[in-house]
Amino acid sequence: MLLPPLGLATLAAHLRRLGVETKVFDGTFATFEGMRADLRAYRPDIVGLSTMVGLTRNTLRLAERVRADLPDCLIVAGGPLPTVFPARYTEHVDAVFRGEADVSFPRFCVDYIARAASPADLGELALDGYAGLFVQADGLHVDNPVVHHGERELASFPLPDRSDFDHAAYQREWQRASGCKVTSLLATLGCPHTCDFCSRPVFGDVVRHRDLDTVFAEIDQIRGLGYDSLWIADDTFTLDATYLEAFCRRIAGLSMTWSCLSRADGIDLPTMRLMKEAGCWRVYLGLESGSQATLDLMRKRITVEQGVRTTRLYREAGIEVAAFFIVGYPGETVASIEDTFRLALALPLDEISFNVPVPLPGSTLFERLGGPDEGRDWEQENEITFLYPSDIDEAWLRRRIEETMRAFAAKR
Ligand code: B12
Repeated sequence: MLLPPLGLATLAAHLRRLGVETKVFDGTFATFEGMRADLRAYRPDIVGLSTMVGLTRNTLRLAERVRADLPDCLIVAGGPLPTVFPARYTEHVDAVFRGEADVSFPRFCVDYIARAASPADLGELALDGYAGLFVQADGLHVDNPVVHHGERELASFPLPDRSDFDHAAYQREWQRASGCKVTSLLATLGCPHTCDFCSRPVFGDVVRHRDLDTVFAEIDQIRGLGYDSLWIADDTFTLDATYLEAFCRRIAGLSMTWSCLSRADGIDLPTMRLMKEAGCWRVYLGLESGSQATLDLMRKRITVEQGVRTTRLYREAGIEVAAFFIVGYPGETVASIEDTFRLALALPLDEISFNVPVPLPGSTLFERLGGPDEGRDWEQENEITFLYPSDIDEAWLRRRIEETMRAFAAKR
């Protein structure tokens, strides 16, 4: 899924609103050396690196190059992984912003630039005034609490500024892969569920709805950039039926298709029909397992039957269903994994995917199992490789996944 990084677009909008000259360097289509040359030419006072699981190695490599090329530049990291492991980054960068940095990071930049400071002067700023700031340097130890911005505050925020992205390149890729031009949008923040494997580092469990006027102003902006389809990136977009229905009524008639994540509970057929009429063509359901015992281990708080029923209802409403499954959960058996393969083949699904559990920093699974070793560092994206000792034979699991995927393809 190629999507312009929304976190950077969000911060760019806030920075520009405060008058800070800002440029977003999107790594999606860049080469390492190209990015390095661009940064050298631009000569920024502050470089902010946005990073998450899977990007650590590249982030640290880039930080190292920036340090070498621009020794007076302050290097800051933020995003999901630095939020959970700030100290890992402060070995390589000057400061980390944890959590929602919309207000605190831009204010920090204004103050830093106003003092014409250099990284060595960091201690001269009133560092305890910036939410989520984490600094660990000679004599400096700052670890400020994170914030979750309230709904009224969110409504006053500028729209993400997508002007620095290469939209033609994104749209070309999407057009080729799916026939439409898709980009992401975030309408609600946070998730109230407590699934064992999930990490909600930035938005946490405080659910907030963005004001729909703002969301639709953003949709206008997105349409103006030539996109015709949205991937709604919310953790639980279908959680609140009233908000969802209001969204559907407003997007209907805009000739915009969309897809989103949903859950196996809390949604009924009339709402699904409304979603369909409003352009929703596909939902992604974390069905996770065909075994109730495994769902309980995952603290998923759904039943297998709810998953079956919701899949059927979405299909009845004319919406495609893609399902995610996790196989080889700590504590599960070969028999329960087979239940999952059986369920995936029995349901009227349009797409399936199987993953082994990855102990994501910030999840209770991670706390229980401990982190994968540093050398591997979650680089095994989308591979069937256990990052911790498991009784399940990887070669067997890989074979069974391949067989199930083949059987699924043959059935369609
Ligand atoms: C969209 C998305 C993707 C897109 C990313 C596209 C892109 N270019 O952005 C795609 C589909 C590619 C993707 C892939 C993956 N993702 Co993802 N993704 C998301 C999702 C749904 C939304 C992200 C988003 O747009 N947020 C909106 C913006 C506004 O928020 P933000 O980026 O966090 O930015 C804010 C702060 O973090 C901070 N900030 C961010 N950057 C910076 C930089 C600086 C300098 C500062 C100061 C602050 C700062 O300020 C911003 C404003 O408040 C999140 C879930 C979520 N709710 O966040 C998961 C999430 C980030 N992904 C996650 C994971 C695990 C993955 C994968 C590993 C999944 C997989 N197995 O394949 C891969 C990894 C890909 C890779 N890194 O190579 C996890 C990360 C967990 C963690 N602890 O890091 C999350 C939290 C979902 C989850 N619970 O599992 N993902």
